[in-house]
Amino acid sequence: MTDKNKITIFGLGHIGLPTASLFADKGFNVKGIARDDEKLRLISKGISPIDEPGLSELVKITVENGHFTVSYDEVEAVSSSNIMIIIVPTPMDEQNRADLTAVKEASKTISQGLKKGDLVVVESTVPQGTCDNIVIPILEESGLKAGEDFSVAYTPERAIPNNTIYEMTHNARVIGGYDERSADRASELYKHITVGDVIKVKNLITAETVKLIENTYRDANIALSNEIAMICEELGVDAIEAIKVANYHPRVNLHIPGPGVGGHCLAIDPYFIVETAKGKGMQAPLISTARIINEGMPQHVIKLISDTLAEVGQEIKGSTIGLLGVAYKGNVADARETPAKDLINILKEKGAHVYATDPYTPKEGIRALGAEPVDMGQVLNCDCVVLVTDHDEYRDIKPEMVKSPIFICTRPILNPEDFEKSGIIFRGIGR
Ligand code: SAJ
Repeated sequence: MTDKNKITIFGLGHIGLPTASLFADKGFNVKGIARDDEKLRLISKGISPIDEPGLSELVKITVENGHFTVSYDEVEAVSSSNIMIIIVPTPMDEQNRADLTAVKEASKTISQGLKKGDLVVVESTVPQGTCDNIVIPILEESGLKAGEDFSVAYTPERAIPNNTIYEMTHNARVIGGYDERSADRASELYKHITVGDVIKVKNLITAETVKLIENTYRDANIALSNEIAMICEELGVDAIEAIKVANYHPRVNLHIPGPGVGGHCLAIDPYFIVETAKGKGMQAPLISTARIINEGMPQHVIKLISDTLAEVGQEIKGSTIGLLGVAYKGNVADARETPAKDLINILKEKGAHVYATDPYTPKEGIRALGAEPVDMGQVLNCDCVVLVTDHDEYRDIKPEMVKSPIFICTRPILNPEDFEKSGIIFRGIGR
């Protein structure tokens, strides 16, 4: 490792922080930039503000050995580095379009300290064409020319929350470069932190497309599964059994139906393809419909709740509803874009008293979603229990623990018959 290998990373979130500490752990001198002073303060003390297996140790070691520092002077950090990596958030705006403000700001800062020979890598998820049409023109405001004076590559982050470090160091890396040299330089760089294959694709836009395809495939697959599940409910067919058995076919891999698709990736990235398609005068109807189906799932759960309450002569108004889990998926604390949010809002609009528990999401997080945080015993005592998140802890729930007459299970992690035998009205998505 030469002294030339100094990296500045823009964004110290769920992907930026592990990336920064992995490079630092391999001996690179890494400077981290974030727009959150509290986060910078914690990291500078060697404390990870993000809960992710293995991350706390990595941050502690690399901060203590001096390879990972945080920087408050962004242009200085760029001027004293030769590799810049952009891993900032790209949220969605009100019109379902990518908000590229943070990517543009990072690019602008880099342009102010960019030097000949530097490598700029983008990892943030972006609509197709963003590197070519937005990032590079901003970088070239430096007076330097991409390809001639500096290199640009796009390599999407693809690690799954709760297994980020493992996946970052083992998954295949997809790399697209502005030119051959850019792709080669980025490939060499990422080989330091992954034992997985490093796959070079034709160009920047191909790599951007690969990322969007992956999450869009998963979203559309889940939408298909959700649609089949809702049809099966009407037919009295156990969709979970049917899907499981269909998946024995060697060319079928249907995902699991659920209360909706949350998180910061699947619920957003398909819109980036739709946005690009619209720019070309196309509609992308399949991708858009998948989003409509998945976004409609909380409403379907509400229907299950209201139909089941009606069976015991109750209605949502005035009932106590207890949610098991608010996180967007099992075994994580993250509640971004969680289907629990829509569920809570609709239930409250309809006049229910909504309580929730979650072994991972803190009480403030539950409160921020609009539900009253309580313990699991209290949730299981409500007029209606709704299992929203497939946390492992909930797989052990036994009928005798449930004091409520109704159990709505939106994830197929419990056996309906066990509950029905105990006289509990058990309904699930697709069953
Ligand atoms: N879900 C279902 N049914 C399933 C699988 C998931 O309803 O069969 C739901 C989950 O409950 C959750 C949502 O979908 O609400 C998304 O969960 P996820 O586990 O599919 O994915 P994420 O959002 O945690 O991470 C995804 C991953 N992408 C793919 O697997 C293609 C990850 O590898 C990416 O790095 C990440 O998006 C990202 O950052 O883009």
